[in-house]
Amino acid sequence: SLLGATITLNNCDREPIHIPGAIQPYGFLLCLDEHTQRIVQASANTETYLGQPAERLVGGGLDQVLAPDQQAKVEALLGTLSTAPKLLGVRLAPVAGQPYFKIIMHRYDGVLWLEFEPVDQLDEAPLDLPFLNAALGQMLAAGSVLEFCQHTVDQVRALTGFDRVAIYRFAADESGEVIAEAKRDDLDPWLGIHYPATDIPQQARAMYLKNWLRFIPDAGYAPVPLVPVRNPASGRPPDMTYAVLRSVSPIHLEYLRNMGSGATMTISLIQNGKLWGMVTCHHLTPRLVSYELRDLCQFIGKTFSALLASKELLDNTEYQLRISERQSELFEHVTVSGQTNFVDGLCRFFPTLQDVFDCGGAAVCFNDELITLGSTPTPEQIRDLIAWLQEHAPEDVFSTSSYAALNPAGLAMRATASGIIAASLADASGNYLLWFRPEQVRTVTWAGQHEKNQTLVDGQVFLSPRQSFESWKQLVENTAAPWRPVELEAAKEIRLRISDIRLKVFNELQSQAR
Ligand code: BLA
Repeated sequence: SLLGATITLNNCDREPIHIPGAIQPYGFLLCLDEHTQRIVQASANTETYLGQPAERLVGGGLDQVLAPDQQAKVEALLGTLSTAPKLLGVRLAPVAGQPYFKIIMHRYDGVLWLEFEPVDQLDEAPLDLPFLNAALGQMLAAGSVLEFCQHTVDQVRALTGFDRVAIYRFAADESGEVIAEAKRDDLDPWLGIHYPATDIPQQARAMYLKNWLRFIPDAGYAPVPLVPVRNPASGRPPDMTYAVLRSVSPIHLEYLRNMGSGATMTISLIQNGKLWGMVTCHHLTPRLVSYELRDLCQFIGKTFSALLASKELLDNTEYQLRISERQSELFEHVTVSGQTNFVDGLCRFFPTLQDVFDCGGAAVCFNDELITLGSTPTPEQIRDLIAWLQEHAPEDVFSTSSYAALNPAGLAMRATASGIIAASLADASGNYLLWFRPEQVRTVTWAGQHEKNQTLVDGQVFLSPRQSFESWKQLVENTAAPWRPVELEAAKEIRLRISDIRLKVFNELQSQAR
């Protein structure tokens, strides 16, 4: 019964997704004891591929499955295995017209893992070197993080043919945003959509750091258990962290159904040992991708990860440069117009106060005169804000990315001013330079109608994807993209220079008067 069970936002983090005791049935699995090399567990679908039930294979050797020459090829590799997978093509006695398989082999948790994926032929998919060469060239040449991401999604889509390939970038709170996308023209764009951190729970993130690619070729599959489910040596299901066939969390499968996804493939993008983002590929219908091609996609993910810091540096340097240039121009305007009306210098010529760094709007409040630029709250709201600042924000430069969290009156202006930087001009109280940033959330539209609120897994109640989204939405509504350190620095510098210029102009006027 669901009664009495508590559902919390982090119960997803406790689902033991590394030991599902089951696989996805696009292949079959044999687990060998690493010492005896006997089969200790097999997936319950061996009959489909081999004509032999799992129960009969368990306890025996590989000779039951492989002809002597094929067995010799496999055994030559067994001793060399680690968590890094080895790939081998084999021909098995034809059953159901499937003679050829690729075996993906690794060693982990006391087990030698042999995962068999059926293939049409044994020839390795030719490595398209010219394609890779051109792709790498484009990635190297990209002049910004966004351009770099766009090339990457274009390449992954060209290689794999998924209906949609997106880059999903994590924020500091582990929620994320789709920042690049390549898709079929008839699909709705996801660009700019934000998703909560709970969509990818902690243990899944930890796993995607170890294993660079997660592949779910048919989100509508029925899980196939291992026979027996528990490993005889450990007494529990074996740890499938590195197994490609690892069965998927039922909650995530519900999520994929909600999204209208028939297949997904996800490539980790890693920076400084942390997940920076993921390339997520979706297909409306089930879709198989060969192991070789998945390997190539991993290679692209690793290349991306290796080059990412250089692209971020380009972005930062360029942004910093733009800010400095615009600041100097702004200071010139202010100096020139300072004699008559220094507010004109801030607001009338390009760049204005609003153009120095990225924001939605800006305002100058000077000696009871209020000038607004871009999209801002109403004059009344700004005056209320200033009254609030005078009472609650003594610092020279105050900033927030969620004003409504500090003052409920902020709720009414969240569309223009969830984020605020306020620089007080020293001499008279009530004089401020203000920058505004809008609320950032663009909410997701779920595919299909899944009104179920709770999901039951092994008798435990878990938060459902939709429920998690609703709770997160309430948390992050009223929140703007965070102010970056370069922007806060710029605001401080503008405040100081403006006071400086005003002082000089004042002194000049004084001396002219004398
Ligand atoms: C896994 N969730 C994932 C994965 C992605 C997302 C990419 C990796 C597996 C895959 O490739 O499908 C989420 N996918 C997204 C997001 C986008 C996308 C945000 O394309 C945006 C564009 N999910 C929930 C809740 C839980 C949950 C509430 O919404 C908690 C119970 C769980 N998500 C969950 C789990 C996994 C997962 C357990 C791991 C699946 C696995 O590898 O077995």
